[in-house]
Amino acid sequence: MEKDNAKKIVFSGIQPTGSFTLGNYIGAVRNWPLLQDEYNCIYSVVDQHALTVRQDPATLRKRTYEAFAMLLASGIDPEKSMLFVQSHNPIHSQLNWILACNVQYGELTRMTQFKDKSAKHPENINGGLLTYPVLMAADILAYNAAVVPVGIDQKQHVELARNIAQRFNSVYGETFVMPEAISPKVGAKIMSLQEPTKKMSKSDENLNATILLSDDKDAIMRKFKRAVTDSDGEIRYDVENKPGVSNLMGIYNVFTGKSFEEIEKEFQGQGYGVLKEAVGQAVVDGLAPIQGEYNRILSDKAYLEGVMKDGAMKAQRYSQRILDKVYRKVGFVQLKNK
Ligand code: AQP
Repeated sequence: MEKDNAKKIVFSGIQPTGSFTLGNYIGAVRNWPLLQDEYNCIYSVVDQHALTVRQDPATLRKRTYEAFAMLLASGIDPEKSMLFVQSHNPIHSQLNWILACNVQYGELTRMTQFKDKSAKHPENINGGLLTYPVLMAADILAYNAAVVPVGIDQKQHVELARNIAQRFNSVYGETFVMPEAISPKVGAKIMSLQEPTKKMSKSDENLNATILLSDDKDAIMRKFKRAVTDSDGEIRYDVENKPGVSNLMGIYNVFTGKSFEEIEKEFQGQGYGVLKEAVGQAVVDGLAPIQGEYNRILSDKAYLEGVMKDGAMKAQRYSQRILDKVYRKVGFVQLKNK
């Protein structure tokens, strides 16, 4: 990324906790390449965040390559954007400590994701699960990012990053830019195909609930066919009363560009089976080019590692200046020519 000072900085990350879901794609990843010309974009595979839930080391390593390849296949251009793996830039962890000293325990225990994940993994409520949003604040503030494209579920964490930045600035003087979360108008929360009041999640144990970007045509069509809808038989966009049908319509809208009105007209008088088939086909067609590109990139490990190395170098260089400023502000002794 050639830094253009007039452009705002965008930062976003994704965990290598599994194959990306259609939710990750629509709510986040799909939008990232679209910002590359208007902003200075910085994107990361946030492997350190993944450790908040127990990971098998070999699987984590494999998934990190896969996640990186998927971001490239989705259209992130390493010539335009910085793309790197979080653990390859130690500055995130260094800034994390400073920010951790500027956040309150009560603020962290109030986070919805902490409550959800503690309930889901009662055997492993580790310190990282609680302090995850501080590391996420460090991810964002290490680059003074102004814009953070995320799905709705992550908005609360960006809000906390703002509060931490504001607090730091008021204690130590103007240092951080206030980050702002942005989410797509449609698809900021893609729901589970089996429980449409719950978000679609990588780690859902019900395999029919989640479309994975690595799913083949048959799997995608089968999962949509089994999607839970309702019993009134009418194809109408109404999130509150018809969450399953509305979720399908949202996905169809994203892949075809048709408005909800147009979709209602298209399927007027038809059964849910027809809608499910059409949504499945639209997703299959939409994902096919990405999947082809993904397989090609993933098979070229030398290329992947080259891009990772280059991205890590750029990310370190960029964030070092911000960390130096923070260290100066908090009163750490700075040695010349270190
Ligand atoms: N269902 C979703 N709809 C829209 N956006 C979503 N995102 C996640 N799920 C949906 C967005 O994807 C980005 C990356 O997410 P993440 O890797 O940080 O993990 P997550 O939010 O915890 O996603 P998962 O799939 O639910 O992972 P697990 O199961 O490992 O916890 C974020 O911008 C997120 O908003």
